Amino acid sequence: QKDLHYVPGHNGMVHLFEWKWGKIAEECENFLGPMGFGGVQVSPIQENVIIKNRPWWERYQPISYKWATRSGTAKEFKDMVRRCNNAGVRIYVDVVFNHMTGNHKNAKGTGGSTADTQNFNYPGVPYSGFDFHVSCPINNYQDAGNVRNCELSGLHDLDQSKEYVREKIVNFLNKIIDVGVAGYRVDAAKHMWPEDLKVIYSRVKNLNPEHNFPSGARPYVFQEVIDYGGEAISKYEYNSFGAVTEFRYGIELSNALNGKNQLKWFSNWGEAWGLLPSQDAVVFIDNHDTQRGHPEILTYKSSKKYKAMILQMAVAFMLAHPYGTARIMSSFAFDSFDANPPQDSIGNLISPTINSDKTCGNGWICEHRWRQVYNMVRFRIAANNTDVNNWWDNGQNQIAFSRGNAGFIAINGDGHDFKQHLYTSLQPGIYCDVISGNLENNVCTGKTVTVDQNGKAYIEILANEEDGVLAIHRQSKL
Ligand code: LAG
Ligand code: CA
Repeated sequence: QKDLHYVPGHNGMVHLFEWKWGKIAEECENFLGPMGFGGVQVSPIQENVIIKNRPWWERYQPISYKWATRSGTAKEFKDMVRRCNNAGVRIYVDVVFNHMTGNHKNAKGTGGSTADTQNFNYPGVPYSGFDFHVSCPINNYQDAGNVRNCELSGLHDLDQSKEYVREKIVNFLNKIIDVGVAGYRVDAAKHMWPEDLKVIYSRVKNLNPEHNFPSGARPYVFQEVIDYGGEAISKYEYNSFGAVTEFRYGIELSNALNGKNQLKWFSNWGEAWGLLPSQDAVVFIDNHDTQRGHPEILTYKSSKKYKAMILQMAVAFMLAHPYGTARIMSSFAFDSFDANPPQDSIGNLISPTINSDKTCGNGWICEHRWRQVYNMVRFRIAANNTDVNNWWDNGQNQIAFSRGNAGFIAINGDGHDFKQHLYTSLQPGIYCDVISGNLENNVCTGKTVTVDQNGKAYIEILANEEDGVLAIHRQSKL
């Protein structure tokens, strides 16, 4: 269950946080497919409780497994999956089955379901008190039983060891597989027992061959397990039967680009750093949680901090490096933790508009539409199945490496100019740097790099340039 089933020639997953199904379908056809993105992580599809002012986090409080949310209806979801698959882009659903809602008076759902939450009654599923763990708060991360059998922030905790609960979850997962999704993100996996999860995943159907999956293909499963070390529960309890979110990845890179470590140390980046085996790891710089509660993590807000956009540098490194399954966070702008996504006066989501330079409007950040990001997705595709070669560094924060003879990247994390003659391993010729510009109709709108007969080139990234990265690859040759 660790194969993403990306369509050949595609790579990179983008989390289109809080996007509507119809808009994701358009994005697959107009942008993600043509740019070669591999897949989309979509927001939860199951019905959630409606919370005053509509914070984004209401979607992590399920009230039934009906497909009815602010992102759209079942029909719209189904149509989106079909259209994205046709565009060569896979869909991965964020599934929430550790818990249902917290306590709410007169709980009402986005699909019309009601619940008596105080009495653990969810007629929309239906679940009753019998299906939940006895209520207790999670307050001791040194105790695996407390973390897995008690309530995460007061959210009523389902008992996945019960046959009836397993059956409801498996039915829900099977229905999303039927319509053609390629896999799912398991929310709060750390708060469930690995042996229960293993049983649940094993009962889920093979992928639907009508959507161009090979027969017998298993869904891609990636599990949300936050493990920074020092707790009772470890990521290694989960990676034998599915992939796992590797939270240390973003912290380490953020620290380095925030000046708390040096980039030269990343020459052996990967398992040697205590990260999961590459094929087991979903990697990302920020996600929808860390961009809200972790000031040390780079987010879109960090881009204004320095002249060089440091989030973009971290994402460029991630996409240039072969380690892990790369996921890009695509955000809406927010000022506070609870802030709702762009919405109208009656709570309907407002979708992004698309500007002529490909960026988004209406309060959406759309990091995946930044030139430095989508061009590095293309770099990752061009460099597929190659290793890191010819590592170079200046002993501090200027680094460079190539990927086989398919790509070459240089990063200037120091406050002074990067000026070096380096071996690129690319074929001789003139290349367009895809960070400072685009290659359009054989014209480069950014810097060019000349690779000589020996594969060497003069690489320059001045300290006062907007971008601290230079990247060229076999598809950016003039
Ligand atoms: C996750 N991964 O394991 C999600 O990535 C994360 O966004 C979810 O929390 C969490 N697990 C549970 O699915 C989010 C917010 C929480 C929010 C929760 C439920 O980060 O803050 O809790 O969704 O909506 C909220 C309030 C709490 C309150 C709770 C129950 O913030 O103060 O206790 O609801 O009413
Ligand atoms: Ca639990």
